[in-house]
Amino acid sequence: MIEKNLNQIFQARIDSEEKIEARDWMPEKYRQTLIRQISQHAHSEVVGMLPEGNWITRAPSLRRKVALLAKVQDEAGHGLYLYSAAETLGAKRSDLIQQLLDGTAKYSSIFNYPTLSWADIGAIGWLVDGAAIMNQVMLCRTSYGPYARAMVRICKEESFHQRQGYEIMIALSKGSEEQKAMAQDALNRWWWPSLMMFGPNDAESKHTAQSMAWKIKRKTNDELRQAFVDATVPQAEYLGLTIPDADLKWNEERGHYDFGPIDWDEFWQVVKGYGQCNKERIAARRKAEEEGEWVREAALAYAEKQRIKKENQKTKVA
Ligand code: BYC
Repeated sequence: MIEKNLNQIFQARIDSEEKIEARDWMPEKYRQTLIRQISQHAHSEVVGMLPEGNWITRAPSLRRKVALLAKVQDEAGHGLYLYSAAETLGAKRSDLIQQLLDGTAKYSSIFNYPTLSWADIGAIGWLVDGAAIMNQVMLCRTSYGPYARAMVRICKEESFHQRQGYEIMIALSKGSEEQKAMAQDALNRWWWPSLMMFGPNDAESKHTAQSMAWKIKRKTNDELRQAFVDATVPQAEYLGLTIPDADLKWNEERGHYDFGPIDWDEFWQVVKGYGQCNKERIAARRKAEEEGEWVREAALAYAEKQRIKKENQKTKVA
């Protein structure tokens, strides 16, 4: 009875657009849904550094290298804000990271594809960050306060990422025939995986209905995917590149682009760990965790030393 009332009060707060804060009562399933989504998002940011990190040493100019370095560092920062937001819900960061390392936590399917050429860095910024922004702008208005506030800053940085990618695509597509071919090849390989980032179709999405009712999500997977296609097609036209979809065409009646079917078998294979780079990505994260162990130990030892020093000073004063 009490639980039922609490649930009703909680839903009324959500319906009147109040933010839920860390110390507020919340249904356990709301808490768990947020921990799942925020931690998957944090893992995606951290694993998302790997495909692009692959090109830092080979960026074609100093300016490109500086921009790419800044972008990859931003992604590390996004991971940290998001792990902190998950911690406000009572999750332990070390547990979440362990789940990533032992392969039980999900992270975005998109980061299991290889970056074969410099044009892939352009395509990732343009398409992957473009898709990420489309999804994440709505998360600035998500019902959980600490997540919403983290997303405001993340979105500002994501829009710089999208621009740096699109600028690379402009340079390549207006360059030599060979450069234009590189840009087209990158678009061909990244287009469909980018559409998959939004998750399964609404009819197959097990979490969407509840997450919309709780205003954790403000738009469904299919609504966001459609908005992304509508925004991106004119950008491809400006570049003079062809989106690899024979069914893509403007639908006057709907006021949207129609697009072809997504290969959901490929999506689920990647999500289940059988994509081209899943093993490599997890191995890289495990190596980073092992190699960073001495840093964590040193930081903890230093913090302990400071704590003892402060305590000794206090006893001297007393
Ligand atoms: N990859 O019921 P659904 C970025 C899972 S951008 C892997 O629709 P939900 C970045 C889903 O987790 C990328 N798994 O779920 C960009 C669920 O499995 P579980 C990260 C996926 O949560 C550039 C199952 O499929 N963005 O970080 O309502 C550079 C059923 O799906 C995927 C975010 O995480 C996928 N693509 O909706 C660097 C944004 N799609 O958990 C970094 C926040 C679905 O039941 N997250 N699944 O085992 C969200 O908005 C939502 O979680 C999603 C999925 C729209 C992704």
